Amino acid sequence: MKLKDRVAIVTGAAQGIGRAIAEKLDAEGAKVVVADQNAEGAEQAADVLERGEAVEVDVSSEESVGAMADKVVDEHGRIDALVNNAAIVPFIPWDEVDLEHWRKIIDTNLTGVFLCVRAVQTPMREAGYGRIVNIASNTVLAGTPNMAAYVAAKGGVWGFTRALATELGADGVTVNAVAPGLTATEGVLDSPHKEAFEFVQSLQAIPRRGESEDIAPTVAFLCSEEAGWVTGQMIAVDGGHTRH
Ligand code: NAD
Ligand code: 4PL
Repeated sequence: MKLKDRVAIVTGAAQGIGRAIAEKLDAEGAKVVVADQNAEGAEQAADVLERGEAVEVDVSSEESVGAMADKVVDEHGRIDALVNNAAIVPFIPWDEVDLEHWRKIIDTNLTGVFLCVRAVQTPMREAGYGRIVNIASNTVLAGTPNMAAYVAAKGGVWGFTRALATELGADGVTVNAVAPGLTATEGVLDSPHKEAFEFVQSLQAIPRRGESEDIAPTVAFLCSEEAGWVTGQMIAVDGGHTRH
């Protein structure tokens, strides 16, 4: 068990990749905070875990994120790992993106990461230990169409990951990104992205559909103590679709 007695927050964990990450961290022994704006979904996801608890949060709200971090520190005394997974996954041609859409995507997918890291950094630095894993996307490598604001936000997450790694390394906090490829989640299967599986599989080294369970083990490794010499990296977990 890689994460025995560790306290981990996974945002956007009510479904999809976040839920699979929460299940994997739980299986590795962590106490997992299933944090999502979908309170009911978070409760359901936390209920099936050995040591799960649900927290309702909107990662784009400073107040909401602050309350989440305070609650976890009050209850457990520390935060060992943060997985920034919550995001909106849109499908919209770039020239149909209006300013409102652009801001909503940046607020959730990029500013949300900033707010969550800022809320957990004090307990992590005081403990001299922390693991931050940001879920990016291989779209920043592939330049995938119909998600321009999303790709811009995820590119920001990639850059933020490297800069943060530099500033937090001396305090024992590692910061890495995991970049999944197209993955069969509730969000994707309920959107036009689902039409892309056949094409994307033809680009992968491993020609099958990516599942949430394919992403979680790499995240668990980066959340573990033994990954302490890995920081500032982005690992594409995409069946070999992109090879950077
Ligand atoms: P999903 O839409 O199935 O689930 C996203 C979850 O995030 C939902 O439970 C939703 O309620 C929550 N969420 C959204 N906005 C939130 C907010 N403001 N505050 C709190 N929670 C919020 O998504 P998914 O496909 O599982 O994607 C998970 C992560 O993986 C995202 O970061 C996404 O960008 C990334 N990703 C997904 C794919 C893919 O093909 N599915 C590929 C690459 C990267
Ligand atoms: C290759 O992050 O990485 C579609 C939807 N296709 O969200 C993604 C690819 C999508 C992706 C993604």
